[in-house]
Amino acid sequence: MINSYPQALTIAGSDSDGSAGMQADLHTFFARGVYGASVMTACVAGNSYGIHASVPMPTDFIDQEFADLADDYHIRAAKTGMLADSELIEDVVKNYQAADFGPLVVDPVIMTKHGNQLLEESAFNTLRTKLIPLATVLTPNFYEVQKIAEMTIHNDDDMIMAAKKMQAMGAKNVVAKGSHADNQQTTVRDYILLASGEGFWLSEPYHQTDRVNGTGDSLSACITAELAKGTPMKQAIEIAKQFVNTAIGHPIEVGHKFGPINHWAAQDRSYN
Ligand code: PXL
Repeated sequence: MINSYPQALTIAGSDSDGSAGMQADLHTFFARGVYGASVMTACVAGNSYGIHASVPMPTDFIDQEFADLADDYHIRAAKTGMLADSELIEDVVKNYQAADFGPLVVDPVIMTKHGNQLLEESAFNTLRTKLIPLATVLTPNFYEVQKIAEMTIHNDDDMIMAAKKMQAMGAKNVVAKGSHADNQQTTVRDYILLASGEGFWLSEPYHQTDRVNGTGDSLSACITAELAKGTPMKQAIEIAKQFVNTAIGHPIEVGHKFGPINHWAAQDRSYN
């Protein structure tokens, strides 16, 4: 039957080394058995040492990408990644609202693991007021939580307060990722706030490795893939946490520095 196979969409930047951005999302969709389509918002040149050039796509090109997918495919869940500036955020919001692409996972990509800024500071407010209200799930990392909620996180109570603040901005569910700042830590703890108001912590083993590029992209992509298949929200988040943790825990040797995670770890560990 036409379009019966689950299809997910990433609205993101292309990362030339394949470790993050759209490529990490598509790897994840594939690994989770979901067909992956993409709307490219920007094109990034980089490798495991860092990002060296970046070009935003013209908005009329992005409009055409959305229109072509809406005309033909049945996208059941979508996610956003790098959106670069206010103009791109507003264009993506306009297109997503006109389309019928299912739940939206917003990964508010601000900064890379190398410390390159991927969203202009002047766009933070557009993110808060235009995109976050559309988010079925918002997946900020520790740095992004503090930028979006405009507060410094010192303890668990701060994290819970920040998650509530982001839900008040319109995000239905929030996955607020914990700090990785301490090399001695044995676990990573994320705070999850569901649309029902239920809040809980999810803990995973901490792996000391440089093979961590694209972890946030892959987490949000895995949630998207699960939502496209109809997995309930809490389970989708738990599956995604475990998927990324397994991928970090079984590194592949690609690149010299901050290399990619192993999206295939859960299926086939023969390369480890
Ligand atoms: O992982 C964040 C990210 C998102 N999108 C693009 C990237 C990166 C990090 O390198 O290049 C396009």
